[in-house]
Amino acid sequence: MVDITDRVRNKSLHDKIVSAQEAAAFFKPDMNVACSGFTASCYPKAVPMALAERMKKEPFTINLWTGASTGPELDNALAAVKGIKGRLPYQTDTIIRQQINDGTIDYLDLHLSESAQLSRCGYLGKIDVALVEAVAITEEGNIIPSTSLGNTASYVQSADVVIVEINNTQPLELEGMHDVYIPLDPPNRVEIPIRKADDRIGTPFIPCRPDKIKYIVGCDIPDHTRALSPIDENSKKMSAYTLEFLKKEVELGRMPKNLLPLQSGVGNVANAVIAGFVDSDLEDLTVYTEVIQDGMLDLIDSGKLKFASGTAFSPSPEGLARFYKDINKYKKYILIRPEEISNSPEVVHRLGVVAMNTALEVDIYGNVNSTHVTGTKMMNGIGGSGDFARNAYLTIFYTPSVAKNGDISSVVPMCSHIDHTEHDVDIIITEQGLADLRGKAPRERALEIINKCAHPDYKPLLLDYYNRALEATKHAHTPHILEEALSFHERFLKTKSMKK
Ligand code: 0RQ
Repeated sequence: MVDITDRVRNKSLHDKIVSAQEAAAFFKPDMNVACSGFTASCYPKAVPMALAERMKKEPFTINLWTGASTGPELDNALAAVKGIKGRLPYQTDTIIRQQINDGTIDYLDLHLSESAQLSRCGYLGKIDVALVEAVAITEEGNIIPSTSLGNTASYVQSADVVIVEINNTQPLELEGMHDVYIPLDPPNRVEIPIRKADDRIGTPFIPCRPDKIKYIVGCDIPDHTRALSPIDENSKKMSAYTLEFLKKEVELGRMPKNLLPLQSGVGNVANAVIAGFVDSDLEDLTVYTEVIQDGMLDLIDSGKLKFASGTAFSPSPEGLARFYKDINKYKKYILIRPEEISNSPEVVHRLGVVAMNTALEVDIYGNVNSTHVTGTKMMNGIGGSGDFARNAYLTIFYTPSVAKNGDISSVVPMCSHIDHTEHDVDIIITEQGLADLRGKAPRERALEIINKCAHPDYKPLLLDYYNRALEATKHAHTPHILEEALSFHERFLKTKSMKK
């Protein structure tokens, strides 16, 4: 067994240290299991893998709640043995995605800022067990988390039974990087007192009574973080448009010279945009975001970033090694908060965040689909994109203008599913250009989006649709030909095959 006794500072808890198999024996069918973890950071590993082994011999399912997506030792291991019935609030795993779309898993795709409150208020049922990764347990029984906070603090507060996995690959220096604050629920809620990205308002640990801790398990499996793909040409173009646009906003006096706190989503484009900031002449930047990735370390190293607040540290394997090597330096610049706080509509609005997220498709009026491929198949989930998009000072969405090697236009007449409405979207950026939708009525937005963002192969089709819709509706507020709007892809593919 992995030796973790030094990390369990409350000696009376030492007799609760058991093997992963012993802890896995505690789980029963249909339990609501609320885990730590946000991206492949700070998720339990040893117990879920032991549970998956048990489920292979003795099939049953549980409902899995987390902060967001997690790593393969949790999501993938349990889904591979068909051990998950319900899943919330976000995921990115291939097997889980497949099982959501074939009816095996019931998925609750929730705004991340709301998921802790929903669990505390009992709408989702009672938490049977909170299973959380930690770097240590204090003398008082409090839990020191590792590389993310997600919903862990609320899950521990609501659960009667807590199982802690102490991961000895996670450095003890992580202690002090967290700021745990759980808002009171209505009618007793008060304002969240954050006025700057670096304001500390809570405790550096997750409060927990020692008697709630049922088992403690040692783990020596590191966070299974994902490699970043190299930055492609399209993403570089989108990054350049962003910087040019933000510089103009500064010149126009709409933002201070060091901009406003930045939020960036996950993935290729987000990574490229942040990399663009590293090469820019911008200084004293701040970040109020969900996920802190490699690009933020680059910004710290280049002296451009004053502070980054997020709920998870989610680097590539190289980024993680770099972070661990210089942890005492990076610690001064990074704070990890519960996702209810990192994504809080109240705080995002107060700070005036610049929100930069990715879309699957956008429509000519500025509605955005971030989740459903062709309107029915779930990709990942809304994640934090809605928390930021609705409440930010400036909301930017990115998408390459085409998908599937050009067979699908990402600019369409009407989104096949809508996550972010035209009322929340300020700017759309593709590799073709930037559409500024602010202050524009729907008919003006349509021309701005088609002309600036659509791929040249699809622009004539979109203009043709728009002009016929104008005529058919006699210049209605939002012109559409409903029977045609959603069959755009089908019609184009037919046109394409007819041309062959
Ligand atoms: O399919 O995987 O089969 O190749 O969709 O597309 O271009 O790789 O995009 O990885 O950046 O993800 C919106 C999903 C983009 C992500 C989304 C197909 C495409 C590919 C993925 P393949 P890319 P990315 C904070 C913010 C919601 C949550 C969020 C996301 C696959 O950014 O989950 O923003 N966002 N959180 O081929 C059909 C189209 C398509 C399409 C792309 N128009 N039609 N298929 N694809 N466009 C972070 C958190 O909340 C944790």
